[in-house]
Amino acid sequence: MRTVTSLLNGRPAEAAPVRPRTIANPARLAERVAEARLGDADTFVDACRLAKVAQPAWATVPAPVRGRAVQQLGRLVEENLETLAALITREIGKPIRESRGEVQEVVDTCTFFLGEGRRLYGMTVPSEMPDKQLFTFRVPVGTAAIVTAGNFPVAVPSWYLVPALLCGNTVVWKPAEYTPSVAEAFSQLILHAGFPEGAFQMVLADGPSTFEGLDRALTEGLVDKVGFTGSTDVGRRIGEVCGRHLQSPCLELGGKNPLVVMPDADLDLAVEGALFSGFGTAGQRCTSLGTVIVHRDIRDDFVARFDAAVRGAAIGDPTRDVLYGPMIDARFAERFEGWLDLIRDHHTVLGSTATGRITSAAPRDGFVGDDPEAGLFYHPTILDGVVIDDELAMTETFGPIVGVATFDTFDEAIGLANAHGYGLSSSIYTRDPLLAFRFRQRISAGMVSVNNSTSGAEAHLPFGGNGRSGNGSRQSGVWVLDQFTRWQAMNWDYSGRLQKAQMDVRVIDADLSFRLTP
Ligand code: UN1
Repeated sequence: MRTVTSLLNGRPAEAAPVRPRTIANPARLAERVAEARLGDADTFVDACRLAKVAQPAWATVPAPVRGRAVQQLGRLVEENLETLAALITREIGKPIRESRGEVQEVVDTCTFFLGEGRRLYGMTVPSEMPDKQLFTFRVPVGTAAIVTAGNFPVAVPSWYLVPALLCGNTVVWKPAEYTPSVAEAFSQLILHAGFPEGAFQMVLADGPSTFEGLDRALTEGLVDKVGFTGSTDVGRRIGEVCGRHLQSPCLELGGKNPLVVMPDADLDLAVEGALFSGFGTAGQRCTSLGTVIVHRDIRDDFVARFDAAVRGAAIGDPTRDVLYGPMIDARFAERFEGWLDLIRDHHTVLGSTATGRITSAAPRDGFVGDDPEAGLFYHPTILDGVVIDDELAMTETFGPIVGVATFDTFDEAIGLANAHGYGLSSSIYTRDPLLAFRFRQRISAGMVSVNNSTSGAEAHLPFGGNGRSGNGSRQSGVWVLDQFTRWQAMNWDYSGRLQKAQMDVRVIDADLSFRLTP
């Protein structure tokens, strides 16, 4: 069992008051993975102060050289891929193939941003006056505080940390307190990649301490940008506190992601997509499928095939080839049980031999592994007969549950797909390009898949949502650069005169009374 503490300037923050928390392997609760020694609000503020002090020097390092540190981080992560992936599987029960994919996403992110160090382009812009030139520069924001969830314990953090560092910011990372060993391992890779002391700080703390620390750090002027991935409710509170300091955080919040199946869809493909979208990672992605919205003409056929696919899916030991393993943490399991209470009499329950936790009294046919009760394993649940007035249709349910609703007209499908007010990811299955583009135009989501899963975005497209899913910020690719830099405009007049904009501009005389002879 590892003991993990906050890392301030690369060293364990032993002096800070700590509260221990034991982390169990969710696939085998008897196995203890780590003891997290949680810091408090002071630890958070101290980390921000250290990062703030280190920032100006890091910003003077040329961006291509900062890119070299990012490149080395990518190499280190690649060299340690198997170890890190195994740790993710052990600490949060993610199937090993997905864990490898997650680590690969970190490598991809580094590969993208190492090159961005040699771009980070500004513009040369023509002036309205002679002998004068205009320019734009990207300047780092300062110190970024990054607070992330544990369902993607390295990939999602890397979407913030890597571009933030590349752009010349320093960072304080607050990972989920239930993924301390993965956080510590990833932190060690960052600390060995060549970033200077102080550029990266890692704080382990619970939610209330983090919030208090963040509030104080913002008040003291120690934090210039906040990045947060997590629930809509917490995102709102972070948005409020940042707003008081005239800051706009980068918020990546929940989703109730729809998957629309049109009558012309390839049904087998749609079923495969719904299976992975809904139940991959045990439905614990912010991009996981919420409701399948299927046309009446094909609904019976679709539901029968979807039910068969989910019943036959391999669920169990995440070190083996399974669709999903356990819930990532006891807290997630408890919340999921609460959402099962949203099942109503008009819903038909499909997808497994029971609902709720997989136990010897409520077994799952074909469970992969010896003893389901040793871990936090849950039956997959399909709820057919979902209607727009159901609480379930409006609520993000972070777990292995998918609703099925039926529609007659395209307008109705769009209504169902947007009604909840989230707008993260979405998908349509159709062979008709007209419908695909109409869907893109009318769906509220920031991300649209055509004939593909709602989850599994590639690492270099803009990631983010609208409405209850976020405040419009985008991560990944070149788009995230706007989160971690500010534009600075420069003008340089080398005419030797004071040329006044708008007033000293050469006038173009035109004969506007001129008309063509008909
Ligand atoms: C998340 O659940 O917060 O697009 C992120 C996806 C993954 C990332 C999910 N690449 O499903």
